[in-house]
Amino acid sequence: MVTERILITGAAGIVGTLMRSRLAAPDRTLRLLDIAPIPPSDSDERVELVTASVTDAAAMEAACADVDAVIHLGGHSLERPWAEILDVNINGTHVVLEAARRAGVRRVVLASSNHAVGYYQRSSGEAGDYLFPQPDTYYGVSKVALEALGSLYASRYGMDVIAVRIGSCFEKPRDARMLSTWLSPDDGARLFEACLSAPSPGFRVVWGVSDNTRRWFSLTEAGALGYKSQDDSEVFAEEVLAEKGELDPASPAYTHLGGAWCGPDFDTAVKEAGR
Ligand code: 15L
Repeated sequence: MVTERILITGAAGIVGTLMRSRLAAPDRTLRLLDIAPIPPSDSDERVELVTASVTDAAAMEAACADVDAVIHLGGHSLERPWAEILDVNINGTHVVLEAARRAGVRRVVLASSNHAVGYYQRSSGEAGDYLFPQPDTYYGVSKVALEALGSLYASRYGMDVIAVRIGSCFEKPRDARMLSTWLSPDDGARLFEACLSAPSPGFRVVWGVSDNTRRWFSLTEAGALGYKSQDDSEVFAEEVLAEKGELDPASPAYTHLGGAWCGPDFDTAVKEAGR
């Protein structure tokens, strides 16, 4: 049995925390990295904890030593001022990919987002396999940059790089929109496993969603890697709709893939400039 070591950045974040137990395996060590405190391991959990920023090149190169694959979840997970997005999400992703290259890591899975294509109208039905970028925020722009950097490292250095355009990965869907965009934590782990094990994928961009009854996104690309969703948000529909209500058909939350992120609350330029 070959022991593999997987580096997970952003391990203390929402998705990282949900993946920690789900990606554990007897023949695998998870190297968990975050700038925020990571809960210590209990019992015989096979983890290594690293406190570092994804923008620290030396620390990232050290963290990539003896690693078989990187799952890069680190960075801001919400909209932020441009300078912070540029530093942590865009520069940080470059630092991670470059550290992986220097350390000889052959495979990197990148957390992209539906917000890379958030400005698409969703009236045309299911979003197909690949949508050209149409980001809804600076955060969305950073995910487009992440995909571009992944493509560069795959083309130039022959690395396998898979960017997962994650819908909404939470324990349960939190509102009516997430009944469409939900990626269940168990399906998230299934998808990451497929990304880690698919033979020679090269560069891919796939949707990260569960097989929700109200799904907006195609599962074809992720399916080609071996992903098979087993979950459907519909089991939460009654409870979610009773608590949060249906989406207003006139609001961006309903009309666009990125939901409310396409609306005025996420206009960071105007917020930063005050006009
Ligand atoms: C994302 O990319 C965010 O990181 C997450 O916080 C959710 O808001 C998600 O998208 C979503 O669209 O629901």
